[in-house]
Amino acid sequence: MFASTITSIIVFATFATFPPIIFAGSTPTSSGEFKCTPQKSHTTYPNQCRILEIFNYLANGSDEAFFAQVAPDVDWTVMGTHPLAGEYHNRTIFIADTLERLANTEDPSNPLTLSVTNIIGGGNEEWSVQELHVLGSCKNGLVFDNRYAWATRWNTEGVIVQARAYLDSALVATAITENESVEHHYYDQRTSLMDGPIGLNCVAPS
Ligand SMILES: *[C@@H]1O[C@H](CO)[C@@H](O)[C@H](O)[C@H]1NC(C)=O
Ligand SMILES: *[C@@H]1O[C@H](CO)[C@@H](O)[C@H](O)[C@H]1NC(C)=O
Ligand SMILES: CC(=O)N[C@H]1CO[C@H](CO)[C@@H](O)[C@@H]1O
Repeated sequence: MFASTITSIIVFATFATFPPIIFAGSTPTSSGEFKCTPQKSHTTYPNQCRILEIFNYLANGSDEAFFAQVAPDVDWTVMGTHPLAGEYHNRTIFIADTLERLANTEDPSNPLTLSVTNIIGGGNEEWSVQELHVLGSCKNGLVFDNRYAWATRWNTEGVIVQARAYLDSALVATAITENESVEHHYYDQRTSLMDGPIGLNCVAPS
């Protein structure tokens, strides 16, 4: 009884402290930050100001608010040739296998930040493209300065139902290969899995 209470506290503390959030808050005024032009008329899909608001949740540590706008059975493909690449069909698994795996390689004293540099489309277009800048350091000091382009398909409720994420594969592969703890757990439930340099060393979360 006593021991199990201690265990619960330790488990809770572990999850509550790392990774606390996927991206640490970035300075909203940093140069290159996207500014949307407000649109007054109603659009079928989220307009650029709404898309910016949704992505700013991810940028400022409000992960739950961001992922509330992603369908639980989202079809999310991470493009490229690196250990995180593949097609995911489940929001929980996508988060654990890509964003949290990467966050696990970061140096907590210089965590990864995300900022939105451009948004293309949206409004009456079903698809939009978000150009993102992710910056921070990995545990071994590797500067993680990556540019992402996420092509997203929205439904009429303003929820992302499909995405194709393009990024610098070589940098992601280096970050994972050089910094991932062998004890870091994630799922392995992708289709069209692309083997990375460290192969399929997946362990189901306990
Ligand atoms: C994060 O961004 C959202 C959307 O722009 C905003 O509503 C929210 O207040 C921000 N939260 C923090 C903690 O900055
Ligand atoms: C996603 O995977 C998690 C973990 O296996 C599971 O609990 C959840 O029900 C799945 N969600 C969907 C929409 O399939
Ligand atoms: C080169 C380097 O510092 N690698 C580290 C990356 O992170 C793992 C997990 O914390 C360490 O074991 C490595 O030493």
